[in-house]
Amino acid sequence: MARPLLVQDEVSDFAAAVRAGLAQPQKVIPARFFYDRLGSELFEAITDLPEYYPTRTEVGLLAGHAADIAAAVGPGRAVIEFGSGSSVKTPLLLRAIAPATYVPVDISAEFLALSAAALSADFPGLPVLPVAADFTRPFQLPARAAAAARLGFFPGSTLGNLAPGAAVDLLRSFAATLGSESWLLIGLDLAPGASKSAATLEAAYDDAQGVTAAFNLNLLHRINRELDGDMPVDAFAHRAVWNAGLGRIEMHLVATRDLAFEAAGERFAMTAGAHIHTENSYKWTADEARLLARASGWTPDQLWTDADGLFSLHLWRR
Ligand code: AVJ
Repeated sequence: MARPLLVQDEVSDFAAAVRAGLAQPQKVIPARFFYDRLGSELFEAITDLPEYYPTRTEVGLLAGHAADIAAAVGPGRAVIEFGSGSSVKTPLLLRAIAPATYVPVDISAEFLALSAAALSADFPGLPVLPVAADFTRPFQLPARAAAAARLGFFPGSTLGNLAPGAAVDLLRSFAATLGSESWLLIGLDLAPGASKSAATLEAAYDDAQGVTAAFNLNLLHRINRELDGDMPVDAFAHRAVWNAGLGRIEMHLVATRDLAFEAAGERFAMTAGAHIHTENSYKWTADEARLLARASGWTPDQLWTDADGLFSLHLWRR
């Protein structure tokens, strides 16, 4: 059950965000609203697509460098995972480093309880100490975790939804939560480079089976279901483009004809070709990522990438 979002607000502000976002000249709906039940399932399906290389590449890096990670950070760590945990990546890391405790952190107590229970079943001797918190702000670790040396874990290129300034704020917040003498293991999708083309990147966000299109369009279905909308979903097309100047993949929903609709109690109109901006997924070169680290109080320690230069796994310390 992946739920890779950075939740700042609960679903109750969906209506407010939709009203405000659709009223702007460039319409926008924040990416965190993708993840209702169906959206979470569609994201899960995306991670298995042939075009969506990030998940399998990161899993390969974690598996292939488990011994290196273990050697670098040493045994007996408290592992603090920002997000409720992935059923594949988290066990890989925990098996590799033999931690003293595992602390999954998520704003949703429900997701947390589910994933903590599943993990405890697989690691009978490991104390699991879930914390329901908004990890975009510093929070207090359980005493038992604070007593051990800490390793933060933030896989999946989840940081990618944040613009550089907000990414630095989040990484600083992780630093404050984890304290001094801690580590951060973070997975970041790489910008196009010598061996990775923009086409590879765009295909990952516009797959042949149309799963990513369905994921994007589900936002409109969600507005219709939850906010009394009558958006003509069939009149919107999915679009994913690499914005080289801003270093990000953008997802849009493009109106294929002039249209009007109601959503969250208000009326809106769009002309053919106008679009709603639904996601930014920032990509960083290895050097840019190291600069992000230093700008937020971390010291780059190690970097692992795959042979095709698709994805990066960084180990930072402070
Ligand atoms: C969960 C933000 C890492 O940007 O690759 C996947 C979300 N959007 N396909 C990403 C996503 C479309 C994903 N993150």
